[in-house]
Parts: sequence; structure tokens; C-alpha cells
Amino acid sequence: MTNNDFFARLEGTAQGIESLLDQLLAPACLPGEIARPNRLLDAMRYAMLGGGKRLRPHLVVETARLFGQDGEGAIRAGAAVECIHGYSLVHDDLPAMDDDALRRGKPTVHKAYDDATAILAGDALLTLAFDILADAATDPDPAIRVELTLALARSSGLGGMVGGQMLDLEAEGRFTAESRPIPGDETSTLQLQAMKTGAILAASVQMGAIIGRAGAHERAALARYGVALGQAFQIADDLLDAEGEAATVGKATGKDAAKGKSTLVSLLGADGARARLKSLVARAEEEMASFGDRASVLVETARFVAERQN
Ligand code: GRG
Repeated sequence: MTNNDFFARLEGTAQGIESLLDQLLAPACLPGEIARPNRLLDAMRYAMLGGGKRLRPHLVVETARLFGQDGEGAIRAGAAVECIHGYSLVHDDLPAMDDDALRRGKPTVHKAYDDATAILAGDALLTLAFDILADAATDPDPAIRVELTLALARSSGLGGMVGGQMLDLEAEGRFTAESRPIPGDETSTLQLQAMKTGAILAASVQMGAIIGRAGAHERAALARYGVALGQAFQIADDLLDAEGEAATVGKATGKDAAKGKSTLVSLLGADGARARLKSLVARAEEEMASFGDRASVLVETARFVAERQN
């Protein structure tokens, strides 16, 4: 698969996601809703439309495609993951969390609106994610919808992304009076990162496999691919934070070092982190070998994740 083919696939999914989110975030109420307040809807649209690589939906869609499932279901499941991702960014940027002014190259939601609206926009995106999955349009089989719901819930909540965010705040030393400090060794750092960012990426792959009705062996290989991809994503993110320019990356950089955060870059050095990144991409590729040429997009995705500049 050429680079151009890969970017065409990424862009194709991004367009599908943009147009579905535009529809889902329209002013008209759905059955069971009473009214959609303008300011909240505007803030949700501001957070979700016109930006982002749409990497997680791409993983859902391309994994489902591996099993010949090329319909609306995968785009809808991808939109659900993207809503969780979008909510996490909106909340992460708040003054009580990371206090960021720039996201995807534009003012963060609380800067463009206000803190309360940003909190509510994140809350409503979180709810919307599960609304999308519960809808029969996502898959005619209720058992599949339940499985998708569970995969997304487990990866994004207490034992996944939100839990990882908590560990991250603890690691900054925010609550030293009440909680144990998090050790900054490699094992703890990998666990924190696996929860905070890896879990949702791995779940995206898993959700594609659920839609594709993948067998146990295939799911296991995809799960290992997802873990390697998640770690690679995080190292690339840490390298961008350490070495990238805010204008290119689309958000503030140099924050990990300023906060004394433990990352694979601080633990292994930039060259050591790059070497680890290379071996993770190789592992992701190996896991896809049994799928043959059908998995070439997922192989390219692992390379893209490692080489991305934003
Ligand atoms: C606040 C509940 C809560 C969770 C926060 C995922 C997370 C946990 C915070 C996001 C903050 C952050 C910058 C994490 C680093 C990795 C990351 C998720 C980067 C952004 O993801 P990309 O590169 O972004 O896929 P785009 O904009 O392309 O969607």
C-alpha cells in the first residue's frame, strides 16, 4: 500500500466521521429528548467538527474491513469512540486539569466558551457515545451492540482512560497529602500510559473486531497489535512534546519536562525512546502478518502513528 493510498483511507473515514457527527449534532431533537440548548450544542460542535486526525475511528473502520464489514456500523462505532476522545480532550484542557489554551490549532473549548459549558459539552459527548452504540443503526444484533458498549465503557472509565488520568494527576504530585506518590519507573509509567491513552486505541481495534465477528485467534492478534500501537502512539506523543514546535503539533509542547513527568523519553532518552518506538512498530507489523495483504492498512497505520508530526 502506498503512502497516498493510506492517506486516502484515513481521509475517507475522516469525512464519514465529520458528516455523521454533523448529523448527530444537529439542532433537531431525537425521540426521548426534550430540547437541545444552543450554547451546549455549539460548544459540542466546536469541539468535534473540523479537526483531528480521526485515528480511533480509522482503527475501528479498518479493523472491521479486515473481516469484510464495510458498512455504516463501523463508522457509527468510530464516531462513538471519537466522542469519548473529544470529551477527554475538552475536560483535559480545563484549568482544573491541564489548563491548556490551544487544541487542534485553535482555542480550547473553555477558552472559546467558558469552564461550565466545556464541562457540560464533555459530559454530553460522553453520553452521546453510548447513545450511538445503543442505537440499532450501529448493528442489527443487540448482542454486538452490548459487546461494543462494554468494550468502550471498560476502556474509557475507572480502569481505563479516566483512571489513567487520575494516576497522571497523582504523578504530578497534586494530592501528596492524601494519596501515595506514583513511582516514576518504567512499569508504572507504562501502566499509566496504557490506561490514559492506550486503552481507547486498543478498544478501537477491538470494536472493529467485534463488528467483524472476528474469531478468538484473530482477536488475540489484534489485541496485541492494539497494545503495541497504543505504546507507539504514546512514545511518539512524548517525543513530540519533548522536541516538537507548538505551531506544528497544534498544542503546547515541553509540558512533560516542565512538570517533571516520567515518560519513556525521560526514562530512556530520546534515542532510546526512538529505538523502542521502532521495535513497537515492528511488533505491530508482526501481529498483522497472519492476515496477509488485507492488513496492509493497519500496518501502515502503525508506521503513521510512529512518524506523525501532530
Ligand atoms: C480528562 C477524562 C479525562 C481524560 C483525559 C486522553 C486524556 C485523558 C487526555 C488527553 C490529553 C492528551 C494530550 C493526551 C496525550 C495523548 C493524546 C490523547 C493526544 C491527542 O490525540 P490525537 O493525536 O489527537 O489522536 P487528534 O486531535 O488528532 O484527535
